[in-house]
Amino acid sequence: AEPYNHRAVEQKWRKIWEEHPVNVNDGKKPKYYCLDMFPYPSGNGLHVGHWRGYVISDVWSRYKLLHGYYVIHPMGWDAFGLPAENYAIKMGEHPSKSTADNIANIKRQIKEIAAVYDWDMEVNTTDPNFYKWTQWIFVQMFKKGLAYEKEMPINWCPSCKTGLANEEVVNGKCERCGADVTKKNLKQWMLKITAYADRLLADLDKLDWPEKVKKMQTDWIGKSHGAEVDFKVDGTDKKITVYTTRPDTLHGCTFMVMAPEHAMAKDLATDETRKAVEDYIYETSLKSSVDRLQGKEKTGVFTGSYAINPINGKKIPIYLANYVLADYGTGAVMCVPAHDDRDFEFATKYNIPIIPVISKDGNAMENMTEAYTDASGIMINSGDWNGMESAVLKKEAPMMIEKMGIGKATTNYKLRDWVFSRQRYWGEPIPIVHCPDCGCVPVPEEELPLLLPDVKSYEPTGTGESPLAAIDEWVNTTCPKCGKPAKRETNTMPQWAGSSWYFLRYVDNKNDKELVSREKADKYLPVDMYIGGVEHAVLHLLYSRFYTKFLCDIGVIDFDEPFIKLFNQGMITGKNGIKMSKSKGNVISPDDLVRDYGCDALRLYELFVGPPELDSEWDDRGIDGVYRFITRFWKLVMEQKDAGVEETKELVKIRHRMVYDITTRLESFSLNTVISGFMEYNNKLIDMAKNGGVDRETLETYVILLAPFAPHIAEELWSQLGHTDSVFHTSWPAYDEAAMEDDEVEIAVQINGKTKATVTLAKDVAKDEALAAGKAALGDKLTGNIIKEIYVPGKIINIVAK
Ligand code: ANZ
Ligand code: ZN
Repeated sequence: AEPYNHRAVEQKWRKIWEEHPVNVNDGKKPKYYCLDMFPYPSGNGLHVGHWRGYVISDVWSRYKLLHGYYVIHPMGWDAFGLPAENYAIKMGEHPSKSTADNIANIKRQIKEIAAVYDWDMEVNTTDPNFYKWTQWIFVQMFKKGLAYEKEMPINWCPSCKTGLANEEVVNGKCERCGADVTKKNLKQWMLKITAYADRLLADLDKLDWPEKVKKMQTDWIGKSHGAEVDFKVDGTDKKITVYTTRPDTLHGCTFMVMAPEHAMAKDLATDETRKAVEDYIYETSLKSSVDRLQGKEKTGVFTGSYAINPINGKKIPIYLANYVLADYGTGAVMCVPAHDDRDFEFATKYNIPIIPVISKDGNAMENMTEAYTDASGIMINSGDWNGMESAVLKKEAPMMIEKMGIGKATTNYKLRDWVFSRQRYWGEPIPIVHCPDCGCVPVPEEELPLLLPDVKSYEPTGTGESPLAAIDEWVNTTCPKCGKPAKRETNTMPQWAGSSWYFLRYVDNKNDKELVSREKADKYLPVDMYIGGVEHAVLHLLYSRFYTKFLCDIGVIDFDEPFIKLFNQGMITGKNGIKMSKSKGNVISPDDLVRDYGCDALRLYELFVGPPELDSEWDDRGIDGVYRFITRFWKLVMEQKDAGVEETKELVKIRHRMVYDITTRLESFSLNTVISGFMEYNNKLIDMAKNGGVDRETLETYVILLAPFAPHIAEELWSQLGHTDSVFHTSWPAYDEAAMEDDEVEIAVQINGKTKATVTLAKDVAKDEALAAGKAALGDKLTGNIIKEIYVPGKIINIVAK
């Protein structure tokens, strides 16, 4: 038989598939939408790590093809934003040129994966026909009051020279470049994602997503219940409101801390403390947020003022402290050192009394060495509340405080509105005109897209203004409402703007009247399966959910969750788990591997390296083993296909077990064990070939199972087996559990209930025959008179003798 030649086979089928796509919409098949997170077209091209997700999604798409679906499996480019712009600056090229070049290169590389992408659906976020709709959505949000301008201190990356959203600050560092994030006071466009906080939280229940990702979103939204409590400032008529989730501990509050940015911070200083307070405020304002939040040491300064604890009238000192966040709750905290770790550390440092109010067992607690943070136990030192269960009180206290008139029950969220302005060039211009008379006026919809003007100097200015601000002829315009001279908004949108809704556009990417027609949206959306890296757990996945809910609310689409099922693949790393990157010099390009081993071998190896949801180390040597497996399978089929072997019970059993194993492993995304399963069954069948041969149906079944994983070789062998239609137009084989079972069983033979021998019998053996075989197996172990002979079919033979 002809030896396997991956180059010839793969080239042949690429050409045929191009002319006769295997995935076609006949208008009758049900749809299945399987989506990849679309790539940033970076200048470095693809490495073997990028392949992983695309191979997984293609395997899943082809598997669905074999179940009779029309599979929507598109690809596009997330091409605006910092990575593309930073790359362009580094290369000294205009971002529009470098982006186009990078897309061309990555597209060529992606085509090597041989996925069933429908390139007619391609989208590119920098295409005016696409970003017209990104701008249109912004205008709709503006009209609904969900896009608004606000001046406030925002996260600022000094290296990228732009403002950032909270979601883009990871452990105090810029998500893009790793620089320490600082604060800058800027006038910003904000999106009111907080208006959707409750729905974003509650609807997580509807989703078939990894629990880990749901938890990350839940924590990010951070809903908590508690109370706002009002404290009078002693000797004045001012009051300070704190937010607490533990109003049950109010009697244990022995001091108060405020964020140095709190509006009242300076007013609380006295003549003696003024200098220290002002110095402290100034010093903390210089600290980056990393130093502030991750700095181990809690620092503070006494303001000189006291507050009155409203539950017991006690005078407590007010401090400014670095561990209070200015923009969470009210920016002021009632401190209960006995029951909060941070407060305990602070109180110990500044010698503030520690009064326990919850006791595990109801007895007094003395000489505490750490805070008791459980909300379980009995209230002590708490006046009328003494003796109550703290868990019960925790729930009831907000209402009780409200009745007492010293505060109110509230709900709080960690989620903040989305800082949406970027002071960078390479993004969608925000379609707003600032008119001295009319204020902010949106660009009329019929004038969209508002094109990003071509500029010579696109580097970030660092002044808090985007490079667009320097283009006078673009900035100066007239007000769409009153016609008077006005100025354009010069900030651009963040990269997330396009990626928050791109999945809607694929199915109607040429529509110039609507973002997506309602008819197509109803027919093809939402996404059934979304595959991508876990790094997007809060950013992109939260923003997309928000956009989808908004577009549902304004009637563009009729569903309010974009991605029904989500799979996060782990990273492929270099040796010792180090992330692949150009700077570390450990990038493995797929191009050489495809040349030497073929696309199919690389696809299989991408899956074989480890459980797809975990990070896996790449080792080039392993691909040899996978290649050997394919060539052996090729040889098996080529030698057996015309041998005219009849099926045997044994072959039928192997076939059904194989279908069962591959199907159940694939359904649970255990893709590495699917590949090892293929190898095991290949070995089994090669054995069978030496001992009587392998029948055609078993060979064909294997070929179909292999097709989603190694499409070229499967298609070629399918045609070698005599089929004229594509293997992808057949259907996924079914298994029959009964056929998987062994038809012989081993049975224990007992005398008076004690096992003395075993016999192997056909499952459906007759009772007499079974008993005869049992007695024969016992031989002369059986003595005395037989009183009773028992046969429990398939299980036991028991001879009762005396
Ligand atoms: C009194 C108290 C007693 C508290 C106790 C905790 C334990 P979560 O659960 O994360 O919402 N807090 C309130 N505003 C804050 C701010 N701006 N910066 C830092 N901490 C702040 O946290 C709510 C709790 O964190 C609140 O409940 C408050 O301290 C503190 F045994 O009030 B607690
Ligand atoms: Zn005007």
